[in-house]
Amino acid sequence: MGTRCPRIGVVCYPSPGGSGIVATELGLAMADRGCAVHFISYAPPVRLRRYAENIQFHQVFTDNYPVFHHPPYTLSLATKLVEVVREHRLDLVHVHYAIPHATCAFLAREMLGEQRIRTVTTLHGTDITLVGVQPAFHTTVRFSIERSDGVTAVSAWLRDRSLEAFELTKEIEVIPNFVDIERFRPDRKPVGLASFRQEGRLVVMHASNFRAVKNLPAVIGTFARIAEALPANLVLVGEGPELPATHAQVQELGLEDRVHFLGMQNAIEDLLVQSDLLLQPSRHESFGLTALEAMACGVPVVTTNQGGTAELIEQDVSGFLADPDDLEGMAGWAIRTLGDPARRRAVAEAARARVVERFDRRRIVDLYLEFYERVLS
Ligand code: GMT
Repeated sequence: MGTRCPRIGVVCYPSPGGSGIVATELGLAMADRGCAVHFISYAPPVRLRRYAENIQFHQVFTDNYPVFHHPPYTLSLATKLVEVVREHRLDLVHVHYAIPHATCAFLAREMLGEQRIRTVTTLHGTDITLVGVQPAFHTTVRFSIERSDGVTAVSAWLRDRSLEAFELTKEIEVIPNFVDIERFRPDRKPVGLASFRQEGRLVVMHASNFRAVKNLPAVIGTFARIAEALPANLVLVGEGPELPATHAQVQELGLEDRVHFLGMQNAIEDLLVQSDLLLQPSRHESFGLTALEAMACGVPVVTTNQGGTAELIEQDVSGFLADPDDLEGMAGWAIRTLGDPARRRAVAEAARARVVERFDRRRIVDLYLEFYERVLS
């Protein structure tokens, strides 16, 4: 197989976070183009929902021993990478999320010696902004990024933050996230959620991993303001450390009959398409994949103005960007948009058009293939 379609190892987190989703969707798209794709992680990625002959999954097992405080996953992953590269003669290993994956790829490439593979690291966000910059990781993360054969970032904002935070000399290519516009589409048939629409109620949605960066207090606080003005339910998708505090806030505000917790859900496209508004007031987002998926479904999005979201949404045209503490501003925009069908339609159409024009999977997969080609040549 020529460089147009290399044999690729994809390393990612299997959990429902954005980096694992992008890695999986990209791997699946590469497989559709005829590339042999080998996913390598500690569990099958959540979005790996279909079988194809040229896709394989290799599980990393980590042995523990009483002297270890934590199982040494980094070493087990590097070892697995060497095995898979040797057995399947991979050309390239693409790791998503720098920690510890970029370091594992570096180790594997060193161990493989003569059988030279190329490594690509995609920076997703918190691997730089929240975790990578911590003193306990900074030096190793910097080294591992510098030693990758190719580095990409999901937004220009993240590229700039990474160059600055790590004083990198490495060039970073910006390749934005993408969505399958056939699967995430406004006319997708609705399934479930009908009960939340009873008595003409609107459905406001939030979907995340319920970490502090997702700013759950602002989700509930903004929804409370919306619910004072309009009949609406809030549907919360996902789970994470902030879940108990979110339950407590909902109770304190007496919103139990308006707020519905769905837990982790895989078929996010079925849920997003049935919502009237997505609320993602994160402290920052390097990109905002859920916002992109909602926009593809023609759902108006209210999200943070901190990070790379302005590369996705044109203010007040295809969505709304706000300071994450500006609950009044977010609620005001949501009420104006939800309360005016013509305005809501205009935002929905602008959002869908923006995604089709810039973030269509086919276009972005081409960019990755061209990037692989450059790295391999
Ligand atoms: O947002 C998270 O906590 C998950 C995290 C991840 O790595 O899974 O998401 C990051 O990567 C996504 C995919 O590229 C981006 O869309 C998210 O904006 C980014 N999260 C943050 O920057 C907080």
